[in-house]
Amino acid sequence: MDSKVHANEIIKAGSNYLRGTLRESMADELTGALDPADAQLSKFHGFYEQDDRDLRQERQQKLLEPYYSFMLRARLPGGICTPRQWLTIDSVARRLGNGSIRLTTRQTFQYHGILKRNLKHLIQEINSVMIDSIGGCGDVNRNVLCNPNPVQSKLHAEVSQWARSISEALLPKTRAYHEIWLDGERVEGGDSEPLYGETYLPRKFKTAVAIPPSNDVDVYTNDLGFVAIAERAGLVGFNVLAGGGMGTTHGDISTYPRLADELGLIAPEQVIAVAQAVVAVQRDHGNRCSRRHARLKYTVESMGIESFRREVERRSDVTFQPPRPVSFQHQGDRYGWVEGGDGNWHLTLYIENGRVTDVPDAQLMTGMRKIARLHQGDFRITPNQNLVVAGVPEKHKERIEALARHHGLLRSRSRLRLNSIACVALPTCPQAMAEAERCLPELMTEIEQLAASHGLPDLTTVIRMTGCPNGCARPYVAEIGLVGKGPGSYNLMLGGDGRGLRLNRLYRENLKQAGILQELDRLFKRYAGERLDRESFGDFTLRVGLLPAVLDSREGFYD
Ligand code: SRM
Ligand code: SF4
Repeated sequence: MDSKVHANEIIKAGSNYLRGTLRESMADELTGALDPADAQLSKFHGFYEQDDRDLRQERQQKLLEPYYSFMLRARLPGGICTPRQWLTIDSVARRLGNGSIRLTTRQTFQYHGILKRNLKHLIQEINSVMIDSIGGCGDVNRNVLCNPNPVQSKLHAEVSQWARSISEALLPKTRAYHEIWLDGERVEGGDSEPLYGETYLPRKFKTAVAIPPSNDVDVYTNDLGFVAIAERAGLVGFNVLAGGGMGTTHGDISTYPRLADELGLIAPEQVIAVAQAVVAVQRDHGNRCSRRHARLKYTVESMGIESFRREVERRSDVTFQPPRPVSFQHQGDRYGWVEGGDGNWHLTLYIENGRVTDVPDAQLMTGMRKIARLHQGDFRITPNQNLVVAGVPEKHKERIEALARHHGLLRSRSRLRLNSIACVALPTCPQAMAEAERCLPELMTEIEQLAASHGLPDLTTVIRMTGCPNGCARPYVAEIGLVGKGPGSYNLMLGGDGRGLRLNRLYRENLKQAGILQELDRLFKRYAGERLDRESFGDFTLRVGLLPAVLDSREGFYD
């Protein structure tokens, strides 16, 4: 492994707490891009430089610079926003973005296609309604996931509050964001990062809080996880998990997806101390030479879980108790209306692959705008790219449902489709090797037809597709994972358990769409004929020996 410190570490160290020369880069009108070092720092401010990959070749031939624009990701702990905030998010997308809002797998939203000249204005507009993008990306703690429905019960409300507190406690403290984007006062020499230090973390860091029996946050795939433990009297504590992650690199078996290990049970009031201690251990022990091996999962592997646990205990002054047994029953979202503990109603809408936009047969953006004008509760983005209209009084239910139906937000969909997710991939993602968001809808139609042809119209199998092995749609905990390998081709992964508790494994490599359908045709046929009562597709693939279960992440089965 490379022992020279990674170039990004030098950029961070010399950035004066993330300022770099971002102001100068932004002022340079000769290019739509940023200085390369600033392009790294910009991530901590919540945005990425991108170029339209559909136009790359054409512009290259015309000797033009790539068509640069920016993707901005907001910070939205627990995915919550008010109707007023939504109306601003919507208006900004239409005026300063590419006309769509992209809900993400980490409960927030992204804008794509922002031109350099519009970026500062956009950041100011979202901040005017109290939404920022600090730590949306970069080597810090990211948006903290939590079940999107705090008002479902008292427990949900309490746990959601802890998720917000964790988010606040792990937020970078530099004033650079305020200075550069919000024209805040300059802090001369007074800036510091008590938790992160001047080089921040070696890599991105992700935290999720789960409320069993729902594993909608895929808690085991996060660097740091908290699983709420409740008794009759309410919340008694959290099982703490550490060392989950999805990203891997094709052809490099030293990289792998990993499920988090259990550290133990803690009381609610110990949450912040433990979260900060885990971050501090990663800060001091994480790999700063190879970014491929810098996530917490590799730190846990290299330290060993016992010594990692001891180090977290020492730094937090908390002793872990044995973890409580928990039972997760499903991953993904539950759709339609549910009544909350306070008598209000919550409507979960399926947003295909998270893209809120207006197309001829579905005016999702317009529909959401109309709902936001009427709605008095709030909105919750889910960890699966969907949207909850939360806190609807009985008297508004009918009108909101009518608006949702009229604008294509509430269509009848197969369970298979409702359980599917695709990452963004082309044309904006620089890492994409294959399509995902743009091709899954049509592929799903074919898969639905296949399932129906085998008498399986109600199949609930979790299908997730990504354009590369980074794992942004968490494909390695899907029952069927499709991971981009090259243009039009995918690795087919099988064996997840539909609850996010088991990694899947490579079944077939480099399949084109026809090959995927051919394989699924064969598999659905067998499943229809040989499955046990209530046996899920993922469990079936293991039981009949199509492939062995994954017992150790490091065995190198992803490529
Ligand atoms: Fe991701 C990088 C999109 C969730 C693992 N991810 C990217 C970038 C920024 C590409 C890049 O490096 O320039 C993608 C921007 C595409 C675009 O045009 O918008 C991108 N990731 C996304 C989103 C929008 C996918 C989506 O369709 O919803 C999700 C935004 C989440 C958010 O709001 O913060 C998103 N990314 C995830 C997840 C899922 C999760 O966090 O629950 C993962 C797997 C979990 C994990 O981190 O291990 C994930 N993204 C990655 C990785 C691999 C990290 C690794 O450890 O190897 C990269 C590449 C990297 O960091 O170098 C990446
Ligand atoms: Fe891009 Fe790969 Fe993430 Fe998809 S999985 S958004 S292709 S980085």
